[in-house]
Amino acid sequence: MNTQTLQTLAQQFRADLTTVTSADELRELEIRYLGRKQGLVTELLRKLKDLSIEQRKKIGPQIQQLKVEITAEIENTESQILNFRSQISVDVTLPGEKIPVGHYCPLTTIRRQAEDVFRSMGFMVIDGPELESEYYNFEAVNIPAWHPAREMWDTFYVRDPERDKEMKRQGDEESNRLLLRTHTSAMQVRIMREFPLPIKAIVPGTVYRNEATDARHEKAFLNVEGLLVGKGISLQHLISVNRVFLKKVLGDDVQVRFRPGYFPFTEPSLELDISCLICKQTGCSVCKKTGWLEYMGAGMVHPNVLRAGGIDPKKYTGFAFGFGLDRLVMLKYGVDDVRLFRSQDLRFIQQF
Ligand code: FA5
Repeated sequence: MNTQTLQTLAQQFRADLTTVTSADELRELEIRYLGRKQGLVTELLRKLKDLSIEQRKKIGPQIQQLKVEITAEIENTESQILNFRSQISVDVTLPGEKIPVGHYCPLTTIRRQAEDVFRSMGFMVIDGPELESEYYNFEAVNIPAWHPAREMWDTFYVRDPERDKEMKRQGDEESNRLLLRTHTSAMQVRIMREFPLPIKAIVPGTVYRNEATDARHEKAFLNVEGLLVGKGISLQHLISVNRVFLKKVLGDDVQVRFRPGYFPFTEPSLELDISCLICKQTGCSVCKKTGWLEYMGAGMVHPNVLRAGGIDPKKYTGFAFGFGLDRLVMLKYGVDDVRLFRSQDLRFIQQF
């Protein structure tokens, strides 16, 4: 032990002191240097007895001096900390800072509500690909390449050169082209092939149409497909399920009407209209002044579709329906233009 040892210890203390950020850390530092049992300065004082008298006389006062300095610096830092604390007193009763949070788009809110209502009636909720093959979107649901209905459901085709080459090699150039699905009916045959009977499923998801837009028509919108296949299923089941659903979502005031329709994948087919809740049936641009809004296509699953799904149409029957979720949300909230939903306009979305 010599003067150099003391200088090194003093330097080390000052370096340690600069890292102190709280009263607790300062207390730890004090114990490390001045603690009665193992403090670094205390140790030096304890070792004095092993030195000769001359050395003791020389180094003893230096250690005492170091102890005084360290004590003073610790006290000084402590008062600085206390002073700082008194300056930054916090009023915990003040209201917190408001952090803006987002919320669901009404399409998502009602889609989830629709899923819950159908789940409560025993339907499973299934997802499907938006990029679909021509086969599942059209052929599997009884719309072969020559069928005029293809024009009604025109969409956007996707070119994939590698896939096209492979199809050409297999002599299949048409039926497996990729497209953006025009309806969630594209999932009907996939579901029939995958799940055992009886089948009770809904498929919510985005569909695409290559058509002009207006207050009721968008290029992309949400469709909800419903499919129930089993023994003895009739149109009566289709009507009851949808009445229950619409009352739950739109309330008791809603009026519905069924009228005959045509879809290649159902026979017989019908369409369901809802009374226009936007103008209360007095006539507006959404209902084209008719008081009714076309909301859903439906019918009994065509035997050809059941066969494509591997189901014997002599033993089983089923109903299917597909409704536009955007139209449902329009009616629920009185939105008078379907294009607003995907307009990215915050002034619109913040109203919900
Ligand atoms: C179909 O898409 C059939 N797949 C429905 C179906 C399923 C019939 C199962 C029979 C059995 P449609 O093209 O009519 O049908 O569309 C269904 C619903 O989607 C319409 O009733 C309407 O509510 C909504 N819809 C149709 N086109 C648009 C569009 N461009 N923009 C917004 N909603 C639309």
